[in-house]
Formats: sequence, C-alpha cells, structure tokens
Amino acid sequence: MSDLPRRWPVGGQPITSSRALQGLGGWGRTCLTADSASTGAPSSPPPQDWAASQCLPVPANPISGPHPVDANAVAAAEAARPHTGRTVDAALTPQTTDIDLGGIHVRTLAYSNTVPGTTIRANVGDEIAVALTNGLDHETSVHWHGIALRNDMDGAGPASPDIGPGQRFTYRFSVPHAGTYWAHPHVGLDTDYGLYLPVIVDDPNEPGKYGAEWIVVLDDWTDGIGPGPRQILSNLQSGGMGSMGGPGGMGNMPGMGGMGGGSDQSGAPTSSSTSNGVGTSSLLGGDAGDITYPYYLINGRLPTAPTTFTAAPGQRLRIRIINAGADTAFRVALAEHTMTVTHTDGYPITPVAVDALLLGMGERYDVIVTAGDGVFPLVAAAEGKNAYARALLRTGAGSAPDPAFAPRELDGRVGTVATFVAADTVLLPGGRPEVNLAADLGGNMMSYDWTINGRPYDQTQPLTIRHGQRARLTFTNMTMMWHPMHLHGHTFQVVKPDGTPGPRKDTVIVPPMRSLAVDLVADNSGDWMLHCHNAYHQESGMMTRLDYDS
Ligand SMILES: [Cu+2]
Repeated sequence: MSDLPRRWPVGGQPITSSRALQGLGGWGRTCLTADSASTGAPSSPPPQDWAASQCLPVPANPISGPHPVDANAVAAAEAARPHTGRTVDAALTPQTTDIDLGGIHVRTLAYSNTVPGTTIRANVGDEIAVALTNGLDHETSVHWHGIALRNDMDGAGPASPDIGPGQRFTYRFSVPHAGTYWAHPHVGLDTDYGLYLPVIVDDPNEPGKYGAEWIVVLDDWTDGIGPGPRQILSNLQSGGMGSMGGPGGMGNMPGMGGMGGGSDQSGAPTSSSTSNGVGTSSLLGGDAGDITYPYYLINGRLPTAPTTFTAAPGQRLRIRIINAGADTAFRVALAEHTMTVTHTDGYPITPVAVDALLLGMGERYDVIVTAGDGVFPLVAAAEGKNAYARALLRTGAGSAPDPAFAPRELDGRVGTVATFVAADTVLLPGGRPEVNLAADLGGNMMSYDWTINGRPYDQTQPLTIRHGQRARLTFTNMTMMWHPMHLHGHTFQVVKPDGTPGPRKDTVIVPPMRSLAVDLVADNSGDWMLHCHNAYHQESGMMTRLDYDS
C-alpha cells in the first residue's frame, strides 16, 4: 500500500488517504515504517509498538476504528427527526452511457440514461430508500447534498462506505427539512460527469402559492467532448493554472471562447481574459475559475437545443435552481422578469426581488416569478467565462431569440449571499458561540495543491465539536481564488460583516483574501465532510472534517 500515513490527527487515528478513507468498509493493511512514524505525531503520537509493527490491519471505514462515530448518537439523531411512516422508493444505476446534449452526443457517466438523473421527491418526515446498483468500473457513492440526514447514509467517508463496482447498496434515511437539494457521488472527480440529480423535499403544510414548478439544473460540460476530468486535473497539476490556455491545456478545446461566439457579441458579465481563458469576476472578487469548458448546460441541454418549460401567462412559477457544475459559478436571469428569491439552499429567507442571481457550485436558490406572455430565455451566464447556458419559458406565441442573446437583467440587481436574511422561522437562536472553529483556505497554484488549515485532506486534523454546542466557524481565504465551502449534514447561518444574521446555507462562496463566518448548532452527531465544492480543489486536497466528540 503506497499511501503511508504521514500525520496522525487528533485522536490518534491514522489517516492514510482520501481514497482509503472513502473506501469500502472492511479491512485493509497499512504498513508503518520508521520513516513514516518519525514524520507524524504532531499532537498525538502513535504508540511505540505501532512503529515496531510492519503492517497493521486498519479498517478502511474508520467508523469501526479507533475513533468510531457514536452509533447510539447517530441513532438518537435519527429518532429525533419527524417520521411519517411513508417510504419513497427509488433506484439509481450509475453507468457508462450515451447522452444527447442536443445534437452533440457524448459517451459519459450518468444515472441510467439521462442527465440530470430522475428527480427524487419526498415529504418532510418520509423515509427515502434508494437502491443503488453500481454499474461503473470503479467505486461510487451518493452524497445527499444539503440534507441533514443520518451520518452513516451521507455517501461520504468515513462514516458511509463507498460501493464497489457491480455492488448494490440501499441508502435509507428520513428527511427532516423541506427544500431544494441534490445528489452526486463523493468519489474522485465523478461530479464532473453526468452523475447528478435533484432531490426535492416538500412540506405539505407550507402554502405553495405557486401554480407550477420548474427545476433548473446548471452544469459545465467537457466529458466526451474536450479532455476528460482526469486529464484536466493532470494538466492543472503539471502546468499550474497559468498553462491552462497553452498547448495541451484547455485552450485547444472546441468551444473555447464560449457558445456565444466570443466576448465581442456575447455581452457576458464583467470579465477580462486571463491566460487560462477564464476571466475575472467582480462578483467573485477575482479569478472566476480554473477551467474553460466547451459547453454549459441547463437540464442537460446545449443553448442551441434548449429544454422548454411551458406555463400560462400570469401564472406564478416556482423555479428551483441548482448549480451542479464543477468549476463554474453561474449568473442566472429570466429575460423580462423580476425574480423574487424565497429560499437559499432549501431554507426560507425574507423574500427579495432581484434581476439576477449568483450561484457557486453546490448552491441552490428558489425564486418565484409571474410569467409574462411569450417566449423568454432563462440564461445562466458562466461567470467570467464569456459563455451561456440556457433554457426557455414558453407561455404564448413567439420565437426564441438567438442562443447568444444576453438579457439585460444579467447586469441588473444581482442577488448574492450578502443580499439575503433567513426567515424568522429558521433563524438560529441568538447568543454567543460556545466554540470557535477556523478553516483557513490555502493553496499552491503552481503545483495545484489546495489545503485547509495548511494540510491537504490526507494529512488533515479534523475540527471537533460536541453535540449540543453552538459553534462559529470562520473561513479565511488566503488564496487568490474564490471557494464555495460546503459542510455536510448541517445548514449553517451566515454571519454578515456587521454581525447580524444572514441566510441559512450549507454551501457558501468565500471570496479571495476575505474571511466569512457562519454559525451552526451541533445537532447531528457523526463525522462530516467540510470541503470546497470546486471538484478540482476538493480532489486536490481542500477538504477536512467536522467530527463530533462522543
Ligand atoms: Cu476551492
């Protein structure tokens, strides 16, 4: 086994590698050498006899290892959730398949044969039972992004095992809160393929006040067209970010410059080109991303062959917007409409009217619009990348404008995390935090290594918390790149710069060279991933955990 432990985190549990941590349940063997032992133990030295041992059996799934998650506490958290007694059954088969993006056919990874996968829908208190059959040639998992579910069904290590090729596993968990969620693997770069689907939880007691609902999933796409995700990561690691636009980098990809035909006619959001082909964004505070993709999709379709949502003029529409991209923030607007934002990452806010919305990877926003009469493009501008994804709203006669059309709303009032405040019904109780947690975000651009608190995930020292504590978690971004930071199993509350409450979220954009604090209540025992939702940053180390001490 080449992944030798290099550090021992608090608790004395050897971290071998993210692959091992996310590996199948069961036992592997870790060989400790004098060298590896001597470089470790900054805070919790391994016992003497560890160094003497050549190879020790260690659990690949440390839930049963030396720092076990408290199974009783996980069960108690599950018992405390609402339960209707109803079960929603679903099946997922991740596999290699052919997908039509709208005239462009790609061979890629998807759930069954569609991108996005089929929506899973339940009511608050229902149990969701998803039978997964892994049709891939490698391990997979399903992470239920944003849902405060039981730790051992989270689809991410160490508490929840990966599923081997050809294996079956049933995810079974209850859903405690209404909202717009989504699901994707938590293995390698697999979110940058077609493996994603919406998960919607309804509250039957919530007055809908809308006549129709439109689920809009945004994505950046390369697989089967440009270099695959693994090749992109290899390019990033070997050349650093600056080489991205050079020979062998993304600059040679078809579609470079964007679907809109380039910046001249696209009128895309404020950006200036950099050497990797990705521009800057004033909303994101600097470089907009690392990768220029050939295409940007809404609900799996190219802007030239968009999906069309049909409604009646004057109808109130709820639009649930999900950013399933890997390296792209989107600025979303519906031409000739104002959007009233009602929810951030599933949780209600005091409604605010905006012209456009900024979504980082993993973020979700729900909006209400009153449909006009005609055909209107819903446009998602790839922030800083001079390209668009789009879909159409049709309520009457007319034809759609050119695919390169950019609604003026994109440059109007743009809602960001700073715009919103949680609804009174979901505000966390006031008071001082009992514990302060810090996540300093770092990186080496040239070697493409990303860290939290100075360490990549395979050397991480998890943050710790005790059940019932109220914590303030402060992200300090010491890099020149923005990071959408996501915590599993919890929905925190953003703290505005003046100390007042912001919205409830599980994924939040942290701009470069800035700090951002969030408050959370430790009410869901387990070991939880805390990471950047840029797939390439995450895979390159920007991940740690929040572990409950039992
Ligand atoms: Cu990041």
